[in-house]
Amino acid sequence: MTLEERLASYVVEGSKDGLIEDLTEALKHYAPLDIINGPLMAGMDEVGRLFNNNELIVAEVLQSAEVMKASVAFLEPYMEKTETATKGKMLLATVKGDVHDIGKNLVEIILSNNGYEVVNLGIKVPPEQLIEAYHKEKPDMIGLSGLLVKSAQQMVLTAQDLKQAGIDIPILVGGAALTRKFTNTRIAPEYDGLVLYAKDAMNGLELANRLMN
Ligand code: B1M
Repeated sequence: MTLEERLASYVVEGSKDGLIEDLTEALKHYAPLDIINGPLMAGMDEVGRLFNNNELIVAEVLQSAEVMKASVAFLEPYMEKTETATKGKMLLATVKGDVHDIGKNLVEIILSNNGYEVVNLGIKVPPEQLIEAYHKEKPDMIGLSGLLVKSAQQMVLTAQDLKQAGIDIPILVGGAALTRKFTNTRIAPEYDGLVLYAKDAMNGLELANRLMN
């Protein structure tokens, strides 16, 4: 197996044996984020495919998630950091009913490495908690992540509740449950502020930069 294939297979197999050695080797050839977006994401996509075909059970997918999280934690110190003053503050959450947090946590890492203060509220975050945190933290933007089809609908409800609470700061949304079309036609009309869709964490950073400039 090539190095890239081995990296994907750690995620698919949910195994950490040899992982750190191979990640260390990969760092000689690739930037940390390219390792995540390349072979590790390819492994996760395969896990999703196998799970969909009932060839993996939830417990096995959890092990794969653990490998992905361990890889991201190992690679994080090698990611580029800007030493600028705070560019802005983001409240970040996976929406109510959804436990998927790997993508959200990647957004936190990328943004905080690039000058943003990120208040990560965690998973299954109901609108009430976001509204309370908004008043406490006074963020410049809100980031919402969701991977389940029902989470896309939950984002519409969240946008409605934020609007009702008089909040109109930009919302950045992302996660496999969403598309730009859904964002524009279903979420944006329910909110008074800007709603921007990010296809991945780097795109999230680009959009945040555009908002703050
Ligand atoms: Co679940 N799961 N899962 N799962 N899981 C999916 C999402 C699924 C597509 C798998 C499948 O069937 N093929 C499917 C959803 C089906 C649907 O709704 N249409 C699914 C299901 C069904 C479920 C359960 C219901 C299973 C069950 O219990 N029967 C259950 C849901 C529980 C719940 O949420 N209430 C469940 C549970 C789990 C685990 C706990 C086992 C585990 C999550 C562990 C964790 O996150 N701590 C898990 C996993 C790992 C997956 C897959 C395999 C991988 C997700 C992942 O971490 N990807 C996933 C299949 C897949 O996506 N291929 C699947 C890697 C991560 C980096 O990508 O989060 O997409 P992602 O983030 C990307 C972009 O989306 C974007 O940036 C990142 C890249 O840079 N992004 C943002 C994300 N958030 C962003 C926010 C932004 C900007 C960009 O700004 C704010």
